[in-house]
Amino acid sequence: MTTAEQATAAASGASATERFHTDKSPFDAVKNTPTERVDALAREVLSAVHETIRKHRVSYDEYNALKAWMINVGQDGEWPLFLDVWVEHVVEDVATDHREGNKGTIEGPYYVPGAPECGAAGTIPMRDGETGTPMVWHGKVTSTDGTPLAAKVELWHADADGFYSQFAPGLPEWNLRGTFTTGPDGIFTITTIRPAPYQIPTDGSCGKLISAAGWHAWRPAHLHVKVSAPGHELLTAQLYFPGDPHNGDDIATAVKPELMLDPKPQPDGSDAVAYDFVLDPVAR
Ligand code: MBD
Ligand code: FE
Repeated sequence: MTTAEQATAAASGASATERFHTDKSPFDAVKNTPTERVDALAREVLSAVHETIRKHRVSYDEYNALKAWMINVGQDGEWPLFLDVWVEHVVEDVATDHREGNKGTIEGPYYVPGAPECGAAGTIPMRDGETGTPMVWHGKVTSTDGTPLAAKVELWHADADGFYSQFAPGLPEWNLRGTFTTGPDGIFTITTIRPAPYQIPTDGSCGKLISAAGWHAWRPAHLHVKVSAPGHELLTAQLYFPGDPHNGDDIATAVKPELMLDPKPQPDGSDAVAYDFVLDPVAR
């Protein structure tokens, strides 16, 4: 059986849910949130729901359909997918709007920490004969004042079939996931393959919403990165390719013009890409 035949929304959803539980203690991070803030946030979100119900005269059948759908999202493990596709982009905007350097974009559900170390110049782990146009990316990490930074660039992306390792069956554990560590000059050279446009799982509850609403499930082809350096804010970003049919209508609303790459075809059939990162110092 191929990966495509075995991959299901429930399987990738369950993996994403498990990963979130493993790596994050979301409740610890907000355990000192003042009562007034919880009250204000919960009340305003519920008011927005109530207003929508009144405005559209939502019926009991529709209310019960929502209830059933939300239960299914949980059973499929698709809350990480739902939230990251339809909510995270606004959280990200708010979190990074003060930055002078790169603002970045959403993380999405498929990051895994601890990908294999590939040095300052290296090739991301991939299978022999991995499908896709080879791509060599030259870049540099600096601080907002131009100082080069000894930095870590963690890169993860889908393969040519749109599958992420550890979230679809049949892929090597760290396929297309790597950690690149620069010297004090901040310079890195990454060899990988160009990913394909990506369709979020359509056979689960998020897919049901998408088809019931007449939307599409596509994200443009993208590379995910986390760039970090001591004393600097962590940058989480995605990079995109010009001409992708979904750059203008990403289901996850995560494309920004400054995140567009400019691949240059080389005589050997590969693409050369240049893209640098600027990190903001942590405010003191
Ligand atoms: C992805 O690969 C992704 O990047 C996002 C944001 C949501 C679902 C799948
Ligand atoms: Fe992605």
